Amino acid sequence: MNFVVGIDVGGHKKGYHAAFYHLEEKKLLSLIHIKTVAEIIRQIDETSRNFQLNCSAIGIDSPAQSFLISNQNRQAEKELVTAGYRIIWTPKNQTKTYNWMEQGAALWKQLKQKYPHTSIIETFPTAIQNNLVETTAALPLNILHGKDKRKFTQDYIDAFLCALACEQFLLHKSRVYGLDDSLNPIHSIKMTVRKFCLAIVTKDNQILLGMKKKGFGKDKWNGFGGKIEPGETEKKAALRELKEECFLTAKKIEKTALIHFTFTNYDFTFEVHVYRVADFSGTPAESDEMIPQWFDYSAIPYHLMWKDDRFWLPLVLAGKKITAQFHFADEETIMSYSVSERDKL
Ligand code: 8OG
Repeated sequence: MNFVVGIDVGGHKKGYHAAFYHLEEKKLLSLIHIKTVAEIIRQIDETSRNFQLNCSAIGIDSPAQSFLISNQNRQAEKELVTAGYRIIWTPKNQTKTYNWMEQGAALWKQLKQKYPHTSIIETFPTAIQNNLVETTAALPLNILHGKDKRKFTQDYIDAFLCALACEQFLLHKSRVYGLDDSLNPIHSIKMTVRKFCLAIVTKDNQILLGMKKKGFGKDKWNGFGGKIEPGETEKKAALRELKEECFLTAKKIEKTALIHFTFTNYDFTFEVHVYRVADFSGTPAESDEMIPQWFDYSAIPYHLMWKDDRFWLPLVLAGKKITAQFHFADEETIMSYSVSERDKL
């Protein structure tokens, strides 16, 4: 029987928060706030002894190795940024080392030495959070017992998310960022990604939208797009869909957004690669899928479009590059979202 440990690193003042999770019983054994690595090690050993369990993986939130890389480009973090996550600890030309980075690195080193046969992985609670679509787990509310505990609820949750990443890692199901990195990859919870493209055609302050006649998003105005076929590049897919759905050939096409959508009732992420087409040949015409129509920028029918479009489309029309994430409870209800401008995509 096995358990895993998820550890959130908070800095010298805050210390560590750790979640001990029983793999077979899928149950949290304990959530603790600890100040020193020696104490973490004592807790791991005690849990092994008291419950007769083997510690099979430890997941540490990713500052663990950031300390080592101030002036290097780390593939895992680049991939996370591309996927729309904000990596606050490695801004451009970072020279500063935060004490929680040092603390994470020290934790990493000492655990490696102490448990050479245990898998130790880096993980990223924010990425996990976005992939937790139908995961539920009981959070023992006795963590709130005592002074200051409520203040740290977020840290306990992060620690628990790190433990869930360990579980997925052991099942070979983790989502991996930066697999070919010279430094560690970052493991998160896997969610199947389905890739789509979307072409936004514009001309003289007008946008060409299509009324979708069937399938996902039926009766909504949208740009032209669809699934990216296996082996097809995102751009080729956008060119193909534009041609198939409204008979236009793009002459100028540029990537303008990368958007991730999750839905409570689907266990996969929609990854939508959005292209702006500012020059084209041909005349838009109705196809099996779409009825095209031009709209002035000032008269875009947002109320008849996907609910998220009003949050990102104006930025795209203003010439910005963006990444965004939206979580929907159902096709009409946005639960949470974030939109960020980018220098490049
Ligand atoms: O193959 P199909 O036509 O079903 O592909 C779905 C299209 O819809 C594809 O171009 C991606 C696009 N799409 C979503 N979600 C959203 C959304 O929330 N807003 C917009 N504008 N387009 C979306 O799948």
